[in-house]
Amino acid sequence: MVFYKACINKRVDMKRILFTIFTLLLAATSFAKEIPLVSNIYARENISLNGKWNYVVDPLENGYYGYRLEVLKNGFFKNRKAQNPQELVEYNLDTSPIMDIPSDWNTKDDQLFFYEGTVWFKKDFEVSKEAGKKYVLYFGAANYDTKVYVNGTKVGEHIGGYTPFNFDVTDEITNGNNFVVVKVDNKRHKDNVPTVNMDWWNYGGITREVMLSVLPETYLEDYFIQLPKGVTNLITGWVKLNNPLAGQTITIDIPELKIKQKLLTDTDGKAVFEIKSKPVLWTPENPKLYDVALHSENENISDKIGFRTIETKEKQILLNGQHIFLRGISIHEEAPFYQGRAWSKEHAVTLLSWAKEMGCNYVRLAHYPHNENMVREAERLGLMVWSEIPVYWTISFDREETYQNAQNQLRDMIYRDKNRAAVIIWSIANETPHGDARDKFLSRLSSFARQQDNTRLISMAMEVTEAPNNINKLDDNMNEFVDVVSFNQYLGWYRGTNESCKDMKWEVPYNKPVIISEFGGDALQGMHGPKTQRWTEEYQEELYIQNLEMLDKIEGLSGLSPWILVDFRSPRRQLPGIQDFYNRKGVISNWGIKKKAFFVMQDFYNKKKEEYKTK
Ligand code: GCB
Repeated sequence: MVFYKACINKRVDMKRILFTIFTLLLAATSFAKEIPLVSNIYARENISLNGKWNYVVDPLENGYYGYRLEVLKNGFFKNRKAQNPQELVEYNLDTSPIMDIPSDWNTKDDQLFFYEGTVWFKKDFEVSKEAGKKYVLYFGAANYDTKVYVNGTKVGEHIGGYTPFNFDVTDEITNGNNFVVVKVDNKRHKDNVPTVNMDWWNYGGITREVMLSVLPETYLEDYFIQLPKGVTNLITGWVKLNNPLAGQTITIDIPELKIKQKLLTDTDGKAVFEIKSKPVLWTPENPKLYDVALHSENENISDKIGFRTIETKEKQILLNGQHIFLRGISIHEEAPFYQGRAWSKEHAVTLLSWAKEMGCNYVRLAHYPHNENMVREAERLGLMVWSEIPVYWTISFDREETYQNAQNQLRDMIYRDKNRAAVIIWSIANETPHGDARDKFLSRLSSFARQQDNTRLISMAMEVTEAPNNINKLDDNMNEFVDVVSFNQYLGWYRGTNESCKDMKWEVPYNKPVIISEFGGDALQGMHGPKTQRWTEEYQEELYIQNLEMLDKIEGLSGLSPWILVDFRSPRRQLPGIQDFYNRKGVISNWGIKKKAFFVMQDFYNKKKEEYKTK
């Protein structure tokens, strides 16, 4: 009662009180807190936790379960040390081998090349803990099921191998020495996304950067600063604080556009804005990015943001209102030359420079969200991006849990990259089998994607596997839910011959642009022979020549992303002497040597570039 009166008397904002009570309650519970992602993490004050981590391989998970399979209260995450010579402790994280993080364990330790299971990681770090600061532990990604412990206390768990996650660890961090233990498990499961069956390496580990972000109590949690769909003279969006505090001032500053606007937050801690402006538009030819600064009462952060519009009109894709052709290539997130999981800026620059050299203005980042460096470097270099989630082949479409998992991955992909002008297409599936459960799943996912971001295009890679009377029909009913009809087709490799391309007809019964999201065939770089001999560079070259001639005739053809830029590791590819666990459909070998097909594409794209200059 006294408290209530005090509220009335002092006109204390009830929302603020409720929020404080809620925060206190949260702090009281020992189990912490996966919190909404801190947007643009690189712009914050971070303590990098990259580098040397100890690791323990634990195939039976006895660091987690006891011999009756009960979850241990004192598992490896306690990082215990024997206190006297008599005490039995059967592990020692400090003296265990060391691995560089980020990385995949498969290519770091020969014994783990095919390993799928649990590995424990541990890192010590120091913090000068400051009062009034929030400490957020951020992981760019870890594959697949990750449990995180700080100083022996569990701070959270994350499912999914390719999206970022973070935990509020303010209560667990102490001034001085700390340790973090991470249990990463990459066992495949039927109901996961992806499922048990896929054509890429299931790299395990803490595969992207780890950092401890030191933030003010109230920080700029997230923002969206873009042009509305189809409009080029209005910058719109919102900025949001992590706390629902009304009346906080946020300034948005874009010096080059002479924009400096003060915003006030509403009771959700959010400020919505609309600013008249005519920015130079981002294009692949001129990938203009503006320095954008955001100042709150406690924090200053900056970003580089490009402005562009992306739309479709009947069978055309329009970038800033201009009819464009997507001169693309598909890319897996594999580091060039050593072929482990890629994560760094250098990896991104090498891969994307090859795409640029081929004449690309577009890349399909397959089959899962790639690391943030890939997307940011693509944007800087002038490459449009197709970004996708691993709803791949036959996942458990009938399970709600699987749907939620896919939706979470989609949400987090969009959340992280929604300010990247380069990203023009969110893709939600690849080569899924027809059926009611799938249809329900994908249509639901498509409307979720539109709710999250209505400024970009939605697609899914369909497939064409047969052609009665040589007619290839693109009539997958899921095309109702996309802006761009995309399909993978493998004439000359999985069906038909290279020659058969000449006789094929294509029908797309939708008034929408068409992208060939995959075509291609394998060649072992350096293997030569007649163009009818599989695995030779000449066969692959001929496949490209015949396919391009055929595909270019498809009405509404708006882009291509052949499969694939570089040979990549896949456990499905066992042919000795040729595949040796590589999918050889790269137009560049895993050693970085270009195959003949690379030049066929380069030639085709040079011509397309000229053709579209005059449109
Ligand atoms: C496909 C898949 C891709 C495979 C490729 C292949 O259709 O989408 O993930 O790697 O074919 O090489 O078979």
